[in-house]
Amino acid sequence: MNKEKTTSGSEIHKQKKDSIPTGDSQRATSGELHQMAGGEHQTLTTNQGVAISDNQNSLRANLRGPTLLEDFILREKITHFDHERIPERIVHARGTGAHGFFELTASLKNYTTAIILTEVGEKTPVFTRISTVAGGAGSVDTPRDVRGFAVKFYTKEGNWDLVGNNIPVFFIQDAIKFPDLIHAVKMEPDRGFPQSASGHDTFWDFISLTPESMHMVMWIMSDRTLPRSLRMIEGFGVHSFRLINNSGQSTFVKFHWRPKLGLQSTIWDETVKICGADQDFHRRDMFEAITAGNFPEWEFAVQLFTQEEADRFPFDHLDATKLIPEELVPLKVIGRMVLDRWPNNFFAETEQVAYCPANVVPGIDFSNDPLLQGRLFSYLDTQLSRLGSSNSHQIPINAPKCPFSNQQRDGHMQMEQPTGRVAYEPNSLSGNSPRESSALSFHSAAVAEIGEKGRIRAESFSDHYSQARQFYLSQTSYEQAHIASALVFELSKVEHPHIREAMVGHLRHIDEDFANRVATGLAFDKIPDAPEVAVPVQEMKPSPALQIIGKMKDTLMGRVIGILIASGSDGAVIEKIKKAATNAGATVKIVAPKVGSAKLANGMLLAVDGQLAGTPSVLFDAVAIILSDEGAKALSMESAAIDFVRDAYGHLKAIAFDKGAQALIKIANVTQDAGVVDTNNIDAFITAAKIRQWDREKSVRTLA
Ligand code: HDD
Repeated sequence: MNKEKTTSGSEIHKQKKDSIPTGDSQRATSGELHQMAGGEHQTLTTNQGVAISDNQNSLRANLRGPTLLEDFILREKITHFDHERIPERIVHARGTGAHGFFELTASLKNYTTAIILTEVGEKTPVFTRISTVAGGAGSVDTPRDVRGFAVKFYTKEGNWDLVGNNIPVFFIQDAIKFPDLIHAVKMEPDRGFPQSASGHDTFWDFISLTPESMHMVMWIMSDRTLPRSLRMIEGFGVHSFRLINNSGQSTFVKFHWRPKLGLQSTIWDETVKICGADQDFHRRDMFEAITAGNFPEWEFAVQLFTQEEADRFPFDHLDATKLIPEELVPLKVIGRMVLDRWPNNFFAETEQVAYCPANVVPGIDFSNDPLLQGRLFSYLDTQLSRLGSSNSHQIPINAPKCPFSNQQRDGHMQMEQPTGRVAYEPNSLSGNSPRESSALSFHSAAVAEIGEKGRIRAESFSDHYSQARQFYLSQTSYEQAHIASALVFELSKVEHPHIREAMVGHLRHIDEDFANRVATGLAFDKIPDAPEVAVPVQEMKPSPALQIIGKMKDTLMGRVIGILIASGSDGAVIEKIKKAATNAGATVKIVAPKVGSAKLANGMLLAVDGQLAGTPSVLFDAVAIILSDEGAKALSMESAAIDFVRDAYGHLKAIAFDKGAQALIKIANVTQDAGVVDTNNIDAFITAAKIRQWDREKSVRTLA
């Protein structure tokens, strides 16, 4: 005891200057750090505003003694920390958000009174969150999964939330099935895996017993669920909504987002490897694009149709498993959205933002889609447990930017201080308290509803295969092969043979050849029986608008080209490729065995963006390999370098190489084709870099 006292008394004070972590010494250290960071600093305080002298040491009874309960600074800090997490979203937990604006370019004033859809040139602030569905908040960015596409428009008439997906249809027709669908796709309850993957028994069991999901299955097995970038996905409001005009007339509407950069996806093997190379691939891409001023942009388009037109569709537009082909009701582009500001704080904005399909503004109304009707309830309800208060609309990211006022009071975390004695309406005691007003307010469409109530479903909801077939037949042969192979992959993960068989049975109604391809991929010796159908499958005209390849843009905008170099590489060639790629809109990154810089043949140092082992070619859209003979020789022994080339080839990317790099190209088993280009022909490389070399695929993998 005495000994310790002596130490703490005199010796420690001597040591302090040599940076023993006591309060005083740390203050000196942190002071220096602050100076290094530059600038004046506020005093660190408790949440009560009391200045803190030492943020490194808790209050102790003596030098090596117990910590005192009295230490309110420690208790406050730890207590706050213990409660930092809020429940993550039950679905769409992993998301990336950004601020921006919506600008109307064509008025819908004949159809709606909503100012946001009638005042051309008006810029409305938005907050957009794009998410995966199945994984938790800390899961990876690139599983095979639907992407949520939620936009909050802070309009002059209140918040309008368009809470959609990157796929225009959904798995189920009625909201009552949603908890089952989600329980089936999420990790299995007894084992706690898989995290964010649909390739497991419970998901396919549910799907195989839910024929209405077959159209959506075609979409999720397509490369739409493997986006290259969140900036390169489409968005859909999915359901039919209504627009209501000045005369109270209503028109049905479907909402679409179309990316300025065009559609672009990865391929399965590539996406699996991206997942290992960069779990935050999509979030990082969005962050880097916005902070570099390359603002993601989408066109906003509508499909408008009347009840009479809807009555003639060969499907029911109230059924969320159906889409309206663009060829049947063309898209009318009416605006654009630009995301131009990264949030200040991830938690405060991206995590706390609360979307709700029931948030509409005057002039917009709901349809009777039973999936939408259930959603109208679910979102506000989920916010109560997620954000913990009926006042979550007061959180800045959720609050309308127009005035809002009513007689709702109190509740957890009330931030407002309403004055006066009146908290009800109508009242005669307050001259200026808020009153209802008919003009400019929200009115529901005046729709007559007749019929008997019951747990029933319209006959028009019973065709589950026609649009699935239309989707499949609308794809290019490359995309069809990817869909069939995705099914083989997913069903190969399923342990129960009867589930695999049931699934292939469904596929027979979509296309016999397709079912056979999947059956062969699963090594079936005979094709399973198809289930009975409620109504015959209809033959629908193929819709090329359903392809990804058809919607890719001939551009390098938003794309990244990786140049693999080593000591002794030719600086002039590197420069030429860099210039051509950046002129075409691409970003260029230099990869080398060591980060920092590499010494080129001319003795100059070139800054390196990524170290080879941590920067595989899956992170790029096309690659160039520029090496000296010695560089190629050294890299020929590096599996990361061989994989760099081999993967770029296997993922159907353009590869440029100079003379020195030939040795590495050879070791990686690359065969010459239109996408493998000598650096003497940089134009050919730039052209090839804009597309995937689809024809190469049959020589690099066996597809179903
Ligand atoms: Fe949902 C979140 C999209 C059907 C219940 N949904 C959520 C998000 C998106 C969608 C993008 C994330 C919003 C964000 O970024 O915070 N959901 C859809 C689409 C659907 C759909 C396009 C079908 C067309 N959802 C759906 C049904 C129900 C829900 C049928 C329930 C009956 N969805 C929820 C939820 C979530 C949610 C549980 C979780 C977190 C949240 O709401 O705020 O209420």
